[in-house]
Amino acid sequence: MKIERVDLYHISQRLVAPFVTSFGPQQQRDSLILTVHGDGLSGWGECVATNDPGYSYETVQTAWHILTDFLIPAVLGWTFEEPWEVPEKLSFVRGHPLAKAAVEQAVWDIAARRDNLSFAQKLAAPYEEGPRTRVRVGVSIGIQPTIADTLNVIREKVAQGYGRIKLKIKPGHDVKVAEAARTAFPELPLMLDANSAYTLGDAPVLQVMDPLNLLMLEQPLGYRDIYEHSLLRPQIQTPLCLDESVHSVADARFALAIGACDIINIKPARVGGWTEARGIHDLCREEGVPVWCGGMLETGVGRAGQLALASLPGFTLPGDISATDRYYAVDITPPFTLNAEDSTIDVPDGPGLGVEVDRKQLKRVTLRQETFS
Ligand code: OSB
Ligand code: MG
Repeated sequence: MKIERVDLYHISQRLVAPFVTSFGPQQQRDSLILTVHGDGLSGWGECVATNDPGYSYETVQTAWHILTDFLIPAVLGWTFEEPWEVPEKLSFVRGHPLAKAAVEQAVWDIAARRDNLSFAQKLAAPYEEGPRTRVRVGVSIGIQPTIADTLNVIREKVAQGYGRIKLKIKPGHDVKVAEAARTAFPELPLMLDANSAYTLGDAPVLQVMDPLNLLMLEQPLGYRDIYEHSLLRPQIQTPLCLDESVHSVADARFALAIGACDIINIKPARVGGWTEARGIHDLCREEGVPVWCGGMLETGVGRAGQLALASLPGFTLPGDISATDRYYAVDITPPFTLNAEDSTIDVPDGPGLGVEVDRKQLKRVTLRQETFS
């Protein structure tokens, strides 16, 4: 297939509630949406970079720059057979995985549509077992003003049917919140995400949470501290999960080789796309390490891509793939809804991403748009 045209949209949507992590609050969610066109078909991708370089060094502005000045010109007029050719095609740009993943997602979508396969079917082609038709999900709860507020939000999410709760923590907002949640919900599958807010010296604080029977503690230490995670791991009983530190199959291999984690959160954007994400999944599966699909407050476009990834056989833990209404009152795609009876979301089974973008709504939330042909 040949990529004949690319459209890029900078959109801005208001979250139904502010999302607060250890690196700060977020209420207005800007993202980039990208469409590739060729052979009479279109494919959609989402760039999940945010306005601030808190989670990643990339922002909406750096992604716009890297996409419009380098990545889009590189794929315009390009003829490819399969989406797994994208990483090599874009390898002349160092880093910037969130920008690259948007291109790769759109190419997976258009190629799956060409093959009359769902994204999940195309991704799952190498495995004996087909893709799951529904995936288990949980919900990630940002830092709330008080412990009482946290318990109220948990109560609300549990009532909606979420079977796994993740709480964001930061120094000074950790042990008491986790203990209160565990006391109020003794059986609840509960986990914590620190987004790199601690250092190895904080191990005593993290040890206090050993008896809380937590599913896992996600990324307590620095973005670049895989080695230090390997030093922390034997000091705590809570299973350790890496998010921010793993950017590639090579990082994952290193982390597993030195015993830095028990679990990996795979976000396709963080690792530059679905090909690399699938590679990490394959490695972890060989090593018997469970993985789950993380989230970045995606629109329905990104959400469809997460569901496809999480349908692969090694994704044995619930992902951060919540129902649309938890983020946006009105989204740019029809809503994804939670199956409350088993805390799952259905994997789209139509061709490609299996969701249609509502162009009127897309237009309403677009701040700027550019077309490349
Ligand atoms: O660390 O997983 C994270 C959101 C933005 C940036 C980083 C993270 C998150 C989440 C939200 O935890 C997950 C979601 O619901 O999309
Ligand atoms: Mg995380």
